[in-house]
Amino acid sequence: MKTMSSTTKIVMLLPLLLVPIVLNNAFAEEFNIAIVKGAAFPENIKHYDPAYVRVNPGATVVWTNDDKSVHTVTSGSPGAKDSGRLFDSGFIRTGATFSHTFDEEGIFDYHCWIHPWVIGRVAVSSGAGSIGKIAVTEGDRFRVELIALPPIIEAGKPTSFVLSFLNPVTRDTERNVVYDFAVMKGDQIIVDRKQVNAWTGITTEEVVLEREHSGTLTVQLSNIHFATEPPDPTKDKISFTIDVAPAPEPKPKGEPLPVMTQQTLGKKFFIEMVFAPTVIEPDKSQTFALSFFNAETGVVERNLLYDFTIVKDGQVLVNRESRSAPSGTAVEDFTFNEDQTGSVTVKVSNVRVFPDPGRTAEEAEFSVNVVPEFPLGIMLIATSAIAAMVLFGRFKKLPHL
Ligand SMILES: [Cu+2]
Repeated sequence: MKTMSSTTKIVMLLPLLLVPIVLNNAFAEEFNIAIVKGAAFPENIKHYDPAYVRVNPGATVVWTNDDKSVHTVTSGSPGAKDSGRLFDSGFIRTGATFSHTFDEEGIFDYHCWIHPWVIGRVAVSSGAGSIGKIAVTEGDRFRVELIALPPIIEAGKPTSFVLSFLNPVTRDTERNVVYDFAVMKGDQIIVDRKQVNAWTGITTEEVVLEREHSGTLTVQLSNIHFATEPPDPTKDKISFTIDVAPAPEPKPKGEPLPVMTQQTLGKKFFIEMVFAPTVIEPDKSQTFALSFFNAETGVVERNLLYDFTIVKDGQVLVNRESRSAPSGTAVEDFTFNEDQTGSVTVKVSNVRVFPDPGRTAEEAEFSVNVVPEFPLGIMLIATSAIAAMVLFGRFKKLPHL
């Protein structure tokens, strides 16, 4: 039997590989929400049914008006500034529908513009990470759904825990639910909120977890009851385990360049000097970057001339006269030799505006340190000294003979 080449195999497999993608598109999620009969009346038990849905990104939600009255499906909360910005159905007549596709993750509240007590929420989440945990309370009376947004909980960043209290049988949202909310790390209570009222059956708990809270945490809901009932801490409680990613370490900013600032003796200018590399060593080209500012205005001073001198122990290592700084900045390079290590003075003097030929009192001095290169001799001495000390220590411990 002739064996197929690998290319042939891939070509033959290709349609099979494409099937899931096509299926995924063909069966894009669709959720139906009814605007129920009697929704126009605030006392109606339900308005939207379900009032809360969680969908994957890309899902389409379809609202159908089953009521005799005209309604709208308007994004945002009633009266909010951004109300209707994301979507607004306009008037939906009896039997008519409106649909919206939710592409981005997030919590989307909506309402009826005509009847502002008619409110609903769509939670869009991919289901990844810590998102979407569902459990039934110990008393079996509530099905609680917890969604963390963003789905990856990161210390130092605000996290929204969206809680939905549902009837475990009908899956409808339960109204007027009261609960205690706590976030714990082991026995340590990080967040403790008592008697929170979820009158729509959906609430959001905003939490910012600190860096030291990263790891495995417990979100605990306890004392869940209807507002009409007396609280009973023993009755309905539930715990969710969440993982909190550590806050990213602040990015190392790199070695900050040492900036030295001096006002000139004549007080007309400020001179700022930055040097690179930050450790000045002999036999390496050293850059001194100079910036000149007007001492009164703080603005960069242009068209300057200056003299540049480096002095060590009264000895002039370099003297450059009438250097120009047309843009108000200038760079001076110099390489120290091995005999020039230690403290040296960088002097910028006779600063004046071009083409002034006269001498000025505008000068400033910067003291910098030239570090000797790897001092082999010193290292040898130090090493022998340490060795001697170690040996001495040992001898001291020897018993006297
Ligand atoms: Cu309405």
